[in-house]
Amino acid sequence: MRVLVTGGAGFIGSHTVERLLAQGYPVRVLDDFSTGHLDNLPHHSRLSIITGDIRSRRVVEEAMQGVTHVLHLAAQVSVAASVEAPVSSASINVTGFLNVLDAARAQRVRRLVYASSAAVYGMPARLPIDEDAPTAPISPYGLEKEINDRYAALYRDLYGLPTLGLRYFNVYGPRQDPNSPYSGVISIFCRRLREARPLSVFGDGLQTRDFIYVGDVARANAAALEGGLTGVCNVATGESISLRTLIKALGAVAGKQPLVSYGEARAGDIRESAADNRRLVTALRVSEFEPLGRGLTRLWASCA
Ligand code: UD2
Repeated sequence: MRVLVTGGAGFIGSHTVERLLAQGYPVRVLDDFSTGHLDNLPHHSRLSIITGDIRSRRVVEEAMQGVTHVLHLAAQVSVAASVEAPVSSASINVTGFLNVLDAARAQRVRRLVYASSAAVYGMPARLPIDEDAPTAPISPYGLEKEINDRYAALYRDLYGLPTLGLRYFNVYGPRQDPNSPYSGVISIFCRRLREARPLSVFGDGLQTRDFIYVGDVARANAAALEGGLTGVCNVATGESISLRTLIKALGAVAGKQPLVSYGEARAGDIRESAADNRRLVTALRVSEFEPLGRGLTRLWASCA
């Protein structure tokens, strides 16, 4: 396998690149460094890096030369930004995606794996959510990812390009940006606890999420590239916890009692999220997820 990872300098991308290199594969990264960082990537003889934007067909084609497998992670990742600026978000997440998908078809890439999202499900009608649950996104971001899933299915049917969309749930771990109010809640809480500031909980803290450690997501990405599964697949641990439980676990790891302030629930928030991850476990053979305490310990150590 010779792998192109778009968005390889980002949070999930850089952990995946490390994993692929450790498994012996040559890796090329395409990143525009709008949110990714060169520091996230190791110096390695089998790693090459191209700076460029997925909205340019020429850039994508050049990056794909000689590649057998593509892991497409480059995206506009903020739900809030997609609500603020839906056209610009779609230019990256729909048009950019289509550029990558179509270049993969034209260059006869063997397999394309890409980042879909739990956001495609919207407000779930029943829990846990499996991949056959109806999609009903409630943000432009969720709609963009749903469109990705549909295009990918069409390219499989029309052109025989094997594609797999990974529907990530709530990913956390080192290198996640804590700086926006819409960053992942764990990265925000970690930073605040380091700075001895109160953790601000939106709502009563009883909302639940399936938090998956980024190292497990990197394993899922590698398995997805290596395997033959096509379609879509949830990436989650199969266990959800409330924010209150999360805060207790974080306090235990940090060895201090977090100060917590409760405010209004966030508009558009889903109350409960729980994933059915059987496809990940059985078809991609990814299991034995990092326990929350261990994942938080690694994050805490990295968040100085
Ligand atoms: C996640 C994804 C998003 C999309 C969505 C689909 C992340 C960062 N976002 O959004 O991309 O896929 O799932 O459903 O993974 N909260 C607080 N205080 C804070 C920040 C957040 O209480 O300072 C709450 C927030 O209101 C929510 C929960 O924590 O109830 C999780 O928030 P999040 O932004 O980490 O993730 P989520 O599930 O809204």
